[in-house]
Amino acid sequence: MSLQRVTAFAPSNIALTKYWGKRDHTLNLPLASSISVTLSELGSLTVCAPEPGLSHDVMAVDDRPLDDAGMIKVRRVLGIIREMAGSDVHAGLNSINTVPTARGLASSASAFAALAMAASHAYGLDLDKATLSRLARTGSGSASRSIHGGFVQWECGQKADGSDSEARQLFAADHWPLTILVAQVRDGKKKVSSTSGMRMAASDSLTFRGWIEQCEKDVIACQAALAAKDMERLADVVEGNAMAMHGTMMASRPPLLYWQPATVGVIHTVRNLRAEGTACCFTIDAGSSVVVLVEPSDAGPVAEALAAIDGVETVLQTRVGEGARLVPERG
Ligand code: 2P0
Repeated sequence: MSLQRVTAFAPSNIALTKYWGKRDHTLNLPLASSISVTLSELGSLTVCAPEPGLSHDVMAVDDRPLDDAGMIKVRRVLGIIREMAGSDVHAGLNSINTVPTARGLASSASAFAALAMAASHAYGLDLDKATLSRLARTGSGSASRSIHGGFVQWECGQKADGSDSEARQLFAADHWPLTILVAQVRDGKKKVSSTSGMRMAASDSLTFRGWIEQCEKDVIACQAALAAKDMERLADVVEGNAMAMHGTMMASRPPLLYWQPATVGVIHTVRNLRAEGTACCFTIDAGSSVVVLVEPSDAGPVAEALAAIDGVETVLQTRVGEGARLVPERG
């Protein structure tokens, strides 16, 4: 077994049909399949260095020690890797996010996809993408999708051990080279994590059962809209799915409301632009920021319209990107 220092980059992803509800909270097994688009340069750069002298795993994220809840997830992923590699050596890890943490953008998705890729190679494993996707999923559900580039589907699977719950690529990044705008809405760090929000929705939301049934229909409709590169149809399913997810959040007890006034401002702006003929649509994750998909030729005016909304702090611009990959070590 060869141990070596390895660096990997994994991109963030934005769900077009959402993962919101688990059938297993330890293995991160979802109740419904979901579809995402992989972002280009927003993500996590992670170094993993197994060190025989270490008594336990240590990890820093953005130059700060990772908190206990995060370390439990990291050790879960590393534990699986060590078992596969037949090693009992601990590791030092360092991760830098190029995506703002805990602002409604999925930093945990890129973080655990980068961790799975860097650590598996650091322990001498060369895993296929399906296995990497399942491994990343055990850290954070949405990380299963960041292994792949382009447009990606995470199959919920049926098995109790999660061996059939993994992501696969539907279409490569160049199938539909959309521009992706992230309208960041001012509200500081979000207060309820996705992990605990999902628990609340499943146990206490009045609309949860209908939501899960709708997700399976939306996955099929989303596949068709992507295949046809049809923005009107994509808007129907993507906006409908995001609104329905936030509906289950709002119908949780206690109610969960991630939106700020500017969130609603962006929703209306995107709908008005589309009514006037601009091909674009929005989605919202577990936060107040809004992601807008738009044809590149219209991206400039749409970004300007979003930036003009009171309460929108910045508008990031990116595009559909490739999946997780190794980064050559310098020197
Ligand atoms: C998604 N989200 O599909 C949905 C939409 C948030 C809203 O996946 O508990 O951080 O680590 O499996 O992956 C965020 O949830 O949750 C998420 P865990 P995760 O992108």
